Parts: sequence; structure tokens; C-alpha cells
Amino acid sequence: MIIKEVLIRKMSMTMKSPFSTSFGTLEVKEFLLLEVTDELGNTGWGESTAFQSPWYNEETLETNLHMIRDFLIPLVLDRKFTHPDEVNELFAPIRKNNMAKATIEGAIWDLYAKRNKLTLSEALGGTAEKIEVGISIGIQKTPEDLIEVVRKSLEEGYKRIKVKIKPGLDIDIIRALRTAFPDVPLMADANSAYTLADIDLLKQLDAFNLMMIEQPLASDDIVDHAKLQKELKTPICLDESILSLEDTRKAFELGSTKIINIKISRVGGLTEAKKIHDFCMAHGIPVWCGGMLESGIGRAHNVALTTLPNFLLPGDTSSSSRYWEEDIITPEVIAEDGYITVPKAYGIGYEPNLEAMDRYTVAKFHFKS
Ligand code: OSB
Ligand code: MG
Repeated sequence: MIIKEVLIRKMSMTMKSPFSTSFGTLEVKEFLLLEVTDELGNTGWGESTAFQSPWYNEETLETNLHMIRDFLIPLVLDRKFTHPDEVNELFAPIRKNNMAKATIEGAIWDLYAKRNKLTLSEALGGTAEKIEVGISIGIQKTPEDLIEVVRKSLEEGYKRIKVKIKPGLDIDIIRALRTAFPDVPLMADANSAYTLADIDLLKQLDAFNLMMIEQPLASDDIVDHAKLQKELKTPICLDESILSLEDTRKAFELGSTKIINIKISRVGGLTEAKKIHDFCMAHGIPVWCGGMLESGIGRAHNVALTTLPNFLLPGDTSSSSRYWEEDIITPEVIAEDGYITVPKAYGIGYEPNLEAMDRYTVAKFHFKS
């Protein structure tokens, strides 16, 4: 396949329920979508998960636009690929900027799958026909509000509940949740809000039978996480710290993590995500698929990846309707009783809804060979 055209759309979509973390609240999501077209007119879609500001990692929508336009598109335009794994190699000399790389790499995976009459899941080697999903709940105004949101999420059937914690909003919140829901699969995500100085506080979490604690310490740390894990019964799951297969190997060797949250964008694309999956499977580390408040295009990629066999724990891919009044794909992603049925159509398996997409598009950038 030869990439002949790339279209980038800058999107702006208002979130039905704003998402709050220790960094702030997101209400309007601006992000990039990218469409590639080959010499036969086949297309493939990718989504950039970079936010407007660099709080989750160092990338932003604008740095992604810059990287994609000025460095990545020139590498792929008019180039012939036989397999999307070649994109990962082609981008390797460019340091980091993983979300920018994943945007275009994901679109080429979709294109490849469609061109070869495969679902993206099949192209990746996935087998599951439905995937089990949980929900990630942002910081709420009061503990009562949080309990109410958890109750509703459980009613909707989500298979595990993840809540955000930060200093001052941790032990009491988790205790209140455990009292209200003694047996629910529950986990906490700290988004790097603690340091080793908080070890006594973090050890108190062991009393609540959490499935795991996600990324308690610094985003670029794997040494202190290893020290912490030695003192904690609760398994640590790394998110922000894992950018590659190499990071995974090192964290495993040090004992910094017992579970890994794989986000396609954070690791630079599906090829790297699959490598991390395979390494973890060989070493007995269960993985699950994280989320970045994606629109339907990103959600579809997450669904496909989650069909690989070592995705043993429910991920964060909730229904489109959790965040969007109207998603930009048809059908929308629907989690029913905590399961998403993997679509059977080729590629990502959901059709872009161009009419809806146009309404949320604020700028277009077109590149042709
Ligand atoms: O740490 O997993 C995270 C959202 C934005 C940035 C980081 C994270 C999250 C979530 C929500 O937890 C996942 C989702 O529902 O898409
Ligand atoms: Mg996280």
C-alpha cells in the first residue's frame, strides 16, 4: 500500500460529563483525527489522544500537529508499506512524541486491515468476540456524589470501578466506597500524585482489597515504584511510566509493577502495544487497556487491541455515550452489561459518521503526494 493522501481534522467536542483529575477539569475536548488514503482509494483512521495542555504527558494537540505535519507525514507520503509494523521502525529515529506517532500509525493499521479484508482485531492477532470493560470515574465534588456515580455505573453493568485519588482525597474516599460496595472490583488511580514520603498513607490502602493502585508515584519513575511495591500488598499498575517495550522490561526486572495499563497512544502505536502485550503475557503480567477520553475512532482502536489474549482485566473503554451526546462513528461503541461486542466489519469496524464529524471539525489540513 502506498500512502497518497493525509487529512488531519482538528475537532472540538463538548463532553457530556466533564472529567476531573488532580490536574483540573476537562469540559470541551479538542483533539485531532487523521485519515490516510492509499493509491486504491482505501482509507484508514487514527485519533490523537494528546490533550490541549501537557498535564498527562508532555504532548499537546498543537505539538502533535507540528510533529505530524512537519516530521511524520513527510516520512509516510508516497511510501510503500507492506505491513504497519514498518511504520514503528520508520518513526523510531524520532524521539518520543508517541501520541503523534500513534495517530498516523493507527490510521495505517486501519487501512491495512481494510485493504486485506480483516478486522483490526484479526490483523493484530486478537481472538475475543466480546471484551469486558470497566469505567474510570473522575474526582467528584463530594463523597456522596462519588458513591452515586459508582452506583449508577454498577447498574449499567461496568465490571470494575476505577476512581481517581490525590493527597487529601484518598483513604477516606476509598473507605467510604468500600463500606458502600464491599465486594465490587475497585481500584484507584493516582496519576503520579504521591512520593515515597507518602508510603505510610499508601500502605493504609492495603486494608481495602483494591485490585491495584495505578501510577502512585512520578510519571518518569520506576525505581521508587519498586521500593513501594516491596512494602505494599496492593499490586501496583503502571500507566504514565510505560512508554515502550524497553520500559516494560525494566519495570518488570526491577519489580516496579505487577500489572500494566496499555494505552496505544502513550506507547507510540499498536505495534509497540502488541509487543508490550506479548512480553507481559510471556512473563505472567496481566494487562488492560487504558483510555484517554477518546472519541469513537480512538475507542474503536482500543476495542480491537483488547481482543488480544493477555488483556485479562477489564479496561477503561466505556460506551461512547458516557462522554458524548453524539459520537462520530456509527454504530456508537456500546457497553452492555459490561461487555462490548467486537465489530465484524473490516478495519476498526465502525463507520466514521462524516456528517456528525463535519459539525465538530474546526479546521482541516490536507496533504497530498
Ligand atoms: O490516567 O488513565 C488515566 C483520562 C485522561 C487522562 C488519563 C487517564 C484518564 C482516565 C479516563 O482515567 C479513561 C477514560 O475513560 O477514557
Ligand atoms: Mg491512569
